[in-house]
Amino acid sequence: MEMTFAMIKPNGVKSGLVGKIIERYEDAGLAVCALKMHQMTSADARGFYAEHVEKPFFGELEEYMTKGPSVMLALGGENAIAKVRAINGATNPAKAEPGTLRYDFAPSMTENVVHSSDSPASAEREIAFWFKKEDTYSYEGPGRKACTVMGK
Ligand code: FUP
Repeated sequence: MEMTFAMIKPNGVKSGLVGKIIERYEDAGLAVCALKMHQMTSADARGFYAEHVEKPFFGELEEYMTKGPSVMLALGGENAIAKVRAINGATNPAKAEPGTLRYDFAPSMTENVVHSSDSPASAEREIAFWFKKEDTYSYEGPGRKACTVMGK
């Protein structure tokens, strides 16, 4: 079992896609292990996207990510990292496969609706960035759903 971090970005929230997006993750056999809504500050954006702060697109990314609330999720299950990235689709929606969230809902590379961790190390860092241990839950449901406690 594996944990990953996923985020429904501000345009996903504003477009009323929170339920639809979480449904896709749950329908893939994943469990919601932690969940919160939070509007990023500039400091949050600089910390969470530390690897991108020096990139030319960071200003636009920061503006977008701070202009409305996002939904932060810790998800658990078999191959959670790869499953969520497959459901989300390519970072650039122009390259996303039909049926992925970004193909269906993302208007641009910046406003690409969702985020998820790309490795076990980034999942651990990203879950701990947004959640304390006591805010993540360990449980197992019918089928393959399973969560383990992670967080700061
Ligand atoms: P992802 O792993 O899919 O979240 O993508 P990255 O970590 O590479 O990028 C994070 C965010 O930066 C993307 F969701 C959108 C933005 N970005 C751009 O706007 N332009 C780029 O060239 C790369 C990323």
